Amino acid sequence: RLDAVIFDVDGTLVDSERDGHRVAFNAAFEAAELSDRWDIATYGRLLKITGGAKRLAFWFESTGRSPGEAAELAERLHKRKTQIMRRLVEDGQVQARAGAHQLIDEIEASGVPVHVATTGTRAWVEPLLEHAFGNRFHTVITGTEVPDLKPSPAAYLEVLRRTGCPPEHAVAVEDSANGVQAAVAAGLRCVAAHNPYTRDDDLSGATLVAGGLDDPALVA
Ligand code: XBP
Ligand code: MG
Repeated sequence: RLDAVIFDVDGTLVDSERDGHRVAFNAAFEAAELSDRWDIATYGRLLKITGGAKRLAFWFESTGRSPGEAAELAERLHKRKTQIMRRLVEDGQVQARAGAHQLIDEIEASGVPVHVATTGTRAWVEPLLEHAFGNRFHTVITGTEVPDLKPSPAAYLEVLRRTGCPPEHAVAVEDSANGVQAAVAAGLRCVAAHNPYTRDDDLSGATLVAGGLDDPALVA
């Protein structure tokens, strides 16, 4: 029996990292007159650290800033990055991944509600879900509500708590090793589909690894 499908956002519903978040981080560096820049490969490695503010703090420390300076810069830059990301989303720069709309259509047609559990910040997640998906999600939990980011199961557990759905009646949809770990730790079955950035991620905790959201195996 299936009572809920809970979607991850970054890399799952939208291919947002390379041309969305990465671009926003670089624009925030530029606005702050810092010479730091993240190319595609560097950003791919940094994605192992979930949460934009933590990713920034890690970067500033690993490039020789003191812990205090790294923390201050990370907080300030992440605020700016969030504003820029919100603008990119509102300008329509971040679009649904191939097959996302159709998959949601089929789930809803079978009478099962869809929800969101993400590690991203609410200030850009909300406008994204509105612009790219027309607000089709019932319960939306973001990294703003649950400070323990994936691979912690906190976001998934909070969706289950608010919906009253037991974990064995829900399925998560993910794209990354951190995401699959979070879903499995919450007691959920998980279906996963790699994207270019998570090509080498270990998704073996997933019940099914699909070729993409448009893989017919997903709705079977
Ligand atoms: C996504 C993240 C987020 C985004 C950036 O992981 O880790 O931090 O990269 O968004 P997942 P913020 O797909 O597992 O949720 O800057 O808002 O954190
Ligand atoms: Mg993801």
